[in-house]
Amino acid sequence: MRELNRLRIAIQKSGRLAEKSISLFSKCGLDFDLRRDRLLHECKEFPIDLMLVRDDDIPEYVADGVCDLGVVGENVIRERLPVSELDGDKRVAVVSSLGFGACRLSLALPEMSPVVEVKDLAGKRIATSYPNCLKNYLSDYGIEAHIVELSGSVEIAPSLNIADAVCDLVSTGGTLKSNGLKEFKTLFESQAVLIRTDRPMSATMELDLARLMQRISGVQKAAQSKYIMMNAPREALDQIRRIIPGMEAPSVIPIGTDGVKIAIHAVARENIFWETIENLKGVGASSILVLPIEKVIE
Ligand code: PRT
Ligand code: ZN
Repeated sequence: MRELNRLRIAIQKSGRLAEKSISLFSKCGLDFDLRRDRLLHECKEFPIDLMLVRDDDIPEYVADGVCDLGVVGENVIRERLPVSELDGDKRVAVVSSLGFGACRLSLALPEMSPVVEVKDLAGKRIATSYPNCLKNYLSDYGIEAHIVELSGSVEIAPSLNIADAVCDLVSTGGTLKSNGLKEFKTLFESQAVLIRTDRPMSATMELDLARLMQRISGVQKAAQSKYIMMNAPREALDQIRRIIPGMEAPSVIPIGTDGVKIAIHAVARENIFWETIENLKGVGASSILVLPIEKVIE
């Protein structure tokens, strides 16, 4: 039986998204009692339980209402809940992108492949773990190919001579390269997203979801922001505003009595790179400090 008014979130048990999903919740102040022998892991401070499962099952669990929310790659949603099912009662909605697990689903070819355009793939053998996404892509081009469905190690299929091309997830491109393959076309870009069930939730659960979203947004904004402090000649203030990316109204504090020098404290909404610091020094800034921000609540 489901416990009333507790949000249940499905996340990957182990794999590329597992640690980052837990870490996101931990930055939101949610700690879980992660005991191996349990399916559900309770958060004491917030009415949330985590369910640790294989990533492929997450869209279905959320669509079926077994869980209210899930953290999963967009690639898995696209593959597991094709458009036709979204028209039925198997619905999930993306609540927010989470900024980790970035990758892309791409077609790749052996270095010496004669394929030049997508239409040259007609009649070829393409190995993939993403048959639905691949079928949709090929049908957009009005071509048919032999889809060789594999559950893993797709990249070795051409060297085993069971495929002429592959369609697989890529992040650095290292796996393709070390298997003598070159990236050919990107079907779509993907990252981890928070999904929710389309089924109605109680008012209490909706409020808890809104609280959770506010915390996630605070963590995401903090990750992109930096707090910057420096001393500078007052006459350089306008130039400094232009140099610092996404700087909001800075606090300007006079140093000494003659008003020539000021201290500037500001939040920059983007990362501060070494070039920015060098440019600040170039207009006379000194004692420059760049600090990470833990939370941003507006
Ligand atoms: O056991 P379970 O079913 O839960 O996990 P899994 O083995 O199916 O998934 P896992 O942990 O490998 O990946 C989980 C999710 O991470 C994926 O669904 C994507 O959303 C995301 N992700 C991000 C990736 C990659 N980057 C990635 N590079 N998933 C897989 N890869 C693989 C890719 O398939 C290829 O084999 O890594 C290789 C390519 O990497 P590069 O860096 O060499 O290009
Ligand atoms: Zn999986």
